[in-house]
Amino acid sequence: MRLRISSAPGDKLAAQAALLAGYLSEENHFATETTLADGGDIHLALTLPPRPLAAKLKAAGFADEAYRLTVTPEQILLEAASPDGVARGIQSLRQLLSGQRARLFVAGMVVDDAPALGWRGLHLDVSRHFRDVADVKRFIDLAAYHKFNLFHWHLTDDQGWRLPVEGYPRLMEVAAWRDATMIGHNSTSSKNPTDGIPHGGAYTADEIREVVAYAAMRGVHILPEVDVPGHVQALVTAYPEFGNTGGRPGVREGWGISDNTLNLEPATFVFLEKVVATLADLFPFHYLHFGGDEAKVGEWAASPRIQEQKRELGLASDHDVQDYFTARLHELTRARGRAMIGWDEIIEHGQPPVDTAVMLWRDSTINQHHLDVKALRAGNPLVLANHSQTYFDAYQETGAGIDFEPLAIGGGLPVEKVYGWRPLTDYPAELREGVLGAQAQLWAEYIPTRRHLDYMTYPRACALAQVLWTGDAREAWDAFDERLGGHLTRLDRLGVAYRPRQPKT
Ligand code: TNX
Repeated sequence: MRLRISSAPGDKLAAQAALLAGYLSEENHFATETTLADGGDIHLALTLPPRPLAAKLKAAGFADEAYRLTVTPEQILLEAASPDGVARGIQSLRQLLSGQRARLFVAGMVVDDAPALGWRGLHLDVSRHFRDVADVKRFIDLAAYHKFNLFHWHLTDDQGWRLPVEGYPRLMEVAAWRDATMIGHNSTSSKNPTDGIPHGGAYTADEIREVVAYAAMRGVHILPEVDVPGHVQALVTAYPEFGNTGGRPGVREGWGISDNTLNLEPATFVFLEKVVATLADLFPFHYLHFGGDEAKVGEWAASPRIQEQKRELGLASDHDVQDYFTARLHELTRARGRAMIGWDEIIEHGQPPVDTAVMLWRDSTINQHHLDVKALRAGNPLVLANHSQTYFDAYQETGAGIDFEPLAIGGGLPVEKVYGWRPLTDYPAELREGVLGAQAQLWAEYIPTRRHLDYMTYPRACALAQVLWTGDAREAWDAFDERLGGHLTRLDRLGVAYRPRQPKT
């Protein structure tokens, strides 16, 4: 017998019915047919009244994601106010059906569900270690499985450039490849050998479009990042004319922060305009990310040309050079009908325009200056990427337990700590609406393989998903932990190489 999945008319709904059919076929070995006529065994419909959404989320293109799942003997009815709500309900159903074969069983129930936070993201750094399209799609599908709605694609950095830009072929020929990769931890770098193995890769424009469509089908926005004016060693190796020294530094083989920054020459801004145009063409999401993190001022301070341009432009300090980049990128993105987002450095010394969003990461170091509150008070939308709670490149253990873990950047962020986060409690109620949401970061210096990426991401992403979806009303850790055991069985079925739970002592 074939299962009938019906959907009310609408291109997106029909495609979502096909997506669900695909899951049922792959994961449950169940034959289905999809139809636009009413009355399928599973029916998808946009019949819920939309709930009002915070203005800043709406402006960013987020939709009401509430859904209702009604299971009766006759039918499984999935209702939502938007296709994004349908996308979340599909994943709930996929989880409910996990492991079932031949006969499908879902208990009678009504689920009324909606997220606490709007922006629920997972970030992936594909510069330090390249991940191919299949790996990226899998990362996105697993994110969607946990009801994340945003994938932050960190496309460029010192160690490799992964985005094609028309007219700049050396990005693909030179900046996308490094000759070797450092072995071991960066903190011992002066002694570290390299592996002698070339590493790199890049996406084609068509591949990027394919990934964007894949994510859109799952109700996942993609935020692309091109990191400037620092983190540009790979770029400057391909195009030394964008740098300050005229030299070719070589695509970086080790980790840590490079001295390389962009210069202020017209050709550099012609290039950046082309980058903005490329991103705006490939990615529909409202925000485009232009990094801004860890731009060292040393090269600017040492460059007579930059000092001369500073005088011409009326820039007082070398930090103002960074703010000048922010201002120019703001203009370029706005000219394409988009808005800029950057790491919290963009608001440290200056005040970016109010439509520019800030991604807070230095919560436990520089944030004694309250960059988050500064952003919120000024009306800049804020996304939380707190180092202490969301940097999934950290060890999942603390103390001596680290010795039993694969090499990571530092420690430690156990899953319990992720689960214990209360992202909004630090902010006075009147500022909370300015917080779009939060996301976890998978910086990949020490994450060389797909398996290792699974290990670092899960189960911490399960815990963060719960924090962001359920909010402060969520159950206590012990109750979650118990259910997590069952959920990990689902991840086993999907072949996810998550970090196994440690026996309770
Ligand atoms: C800081 S977070 C960086 C990244 C590194 C990360 C490692 C940020 C905006 N910059 O370049 O990969 O630390 O944890």
